[in-house]
Amino acid sequence: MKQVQLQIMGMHCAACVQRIEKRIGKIEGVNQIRVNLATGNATIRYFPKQLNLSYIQSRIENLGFKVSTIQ
Ligand code: 9UX
Repeated sequence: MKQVQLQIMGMHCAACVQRIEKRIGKIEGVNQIRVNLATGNATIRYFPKQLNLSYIQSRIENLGFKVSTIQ
């Protein structure tokens, strides 16, 4: 299990957070996702053997948000 942080841009209300947590949390291999509306920070725990981070990133982008990695 790996834990990473992503920066999500373009969220404007709590429904955005709900939508991202629900959709991304359902992906096979994602253990947990917590999104902070105020900071745009997403904490994601996932299984690297099942998927990679860029896949998660693209799935969030497909919901209409911009995503960048935090180093
Ligand atoms: Mo809120 Mo987010 O009205 O895509 S759901 S801005």
